[in-house]
Amino acid sequence: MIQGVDSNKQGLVKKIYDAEQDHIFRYWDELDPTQRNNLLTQLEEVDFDLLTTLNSDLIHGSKKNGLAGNLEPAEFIKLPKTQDEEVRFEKAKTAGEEALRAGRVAAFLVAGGQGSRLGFDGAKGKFPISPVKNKTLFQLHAEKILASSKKYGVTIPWYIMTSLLNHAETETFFKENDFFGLNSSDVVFFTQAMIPALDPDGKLVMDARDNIFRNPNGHGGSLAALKTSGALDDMKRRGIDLISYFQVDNVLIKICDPVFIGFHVLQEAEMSAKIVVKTDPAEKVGVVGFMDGELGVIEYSDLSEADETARNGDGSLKFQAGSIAIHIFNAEFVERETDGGLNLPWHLAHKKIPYLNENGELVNPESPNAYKFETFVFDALGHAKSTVILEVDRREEFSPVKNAEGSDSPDTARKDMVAQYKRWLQHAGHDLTKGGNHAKLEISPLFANDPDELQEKLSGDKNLGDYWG
Ligand code: UD2
Repeated sequence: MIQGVDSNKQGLVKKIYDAEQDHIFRYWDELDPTQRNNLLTQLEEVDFDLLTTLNSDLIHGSKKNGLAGNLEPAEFIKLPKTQDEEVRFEKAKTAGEEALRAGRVAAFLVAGGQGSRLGFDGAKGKFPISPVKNKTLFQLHAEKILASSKKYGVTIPWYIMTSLLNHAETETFFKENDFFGLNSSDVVFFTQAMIPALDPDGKLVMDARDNIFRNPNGHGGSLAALKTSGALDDMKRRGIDLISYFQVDNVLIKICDPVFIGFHVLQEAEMSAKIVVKTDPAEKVGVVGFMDGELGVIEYSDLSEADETARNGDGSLKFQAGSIAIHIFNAEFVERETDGGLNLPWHLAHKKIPYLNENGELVNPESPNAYKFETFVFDALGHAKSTVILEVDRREEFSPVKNAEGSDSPDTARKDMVAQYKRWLQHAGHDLTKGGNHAKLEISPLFANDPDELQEKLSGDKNLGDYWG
């Protein structure tokens, strides 16, 4: 056993030896008191029993190869085509607007991920993206929330989940920018939990002499974090019972969409999901479907090629309900889901994880060397007593910034934003085919947050010159 440990930490040390993870004390004698404390504090948060189970079930056990069993596509509410369907959507919108006006809705952003594919050094929300003003993702989201708050005459509080990787910089960024016009007391930050990675022998990975490698526990961790951070209690105090969930990377996100909220409320759903119809089998979005009879999202990496490319009689994809990671949760559902902790399954990812070699040198491996564990929020869909799956128009609601180049990149996101603003202007009666190349068009959410608002703002105003950015 290692020496120099306070008596109140002896139990923890014993637990680590019992779990056969004592290699993490290899450099103990070289560490100063602060470093020793760092290491023990991290270890205190580790659930060793959980890691033992994950090692045996996921790394070495039968659940290693992901999904098995019978997969079936899910039904969804399609975009309205007939007049009756239009009426149904209008009714939903009215119900959603009522819920918003009654102050029942909160916005909830998950922003604890690393965003490593984008290659941006910093929290992804700080990425400058808007075509003219170069507003960041965070600013765009903030302005949409502010616009909706004004429109419905209520405060829409905004809960933002970060992780240890980006919490401090996210909070600082909001402070430096005066919360983009929002009231600071209505923007609530909290962190999700972290979970250590394991090597193929089930051992914790050290990436410094006083540090074990940990990653955020996946966006599924957001449900438990809502509870443990006190955010759910804060919602209760504010009279909020509907949580409008979104990801940081979607520039076209309609935050607190009344149509979606309305369908959710009218159908007494507990958790709902928006989808876009997938036409390219290779598109990297999960699909909403049933796995052995349980509703959930089948991750794109888990769908076999045969299922991915299977088609219906009319030529459409069999698995076409592409999940765009936009949900509504009832606060009460989240309360129930998190009763007793995080009740979601764990997923395994084989990744390149930096580690200390036998000589104590840091190595950045070139191929996957260890396993990360994550939970996914959409696995909660199957636990909801009732669910709405709603199709939306991809051009109006989904353009994520994921990669530095190519598809789902800043370039495609900016193009999609400009195309949207052009459609809105056309809807408002302005012909953009004449004069000028409006490649860099931008409409602030604070000026108009949807096509009808824009039409109203511009009514009678045929000279757009004043507005060009
Ligand atoms: C996600 C979905 C995919 C599709 C797509 C739509 C998963 C596994 N896949 O793909 O099916 O819906 O989005 O854009 O979700 N995050 C956290 N904490 C974490 C991990 C992630 O807050 O521990 C946040 C992250 O900051 C981001 C969001 O979750 O806002 C999505 O994470 P991602 O980029 O890992 O998911 P992605 O793009 O693989």
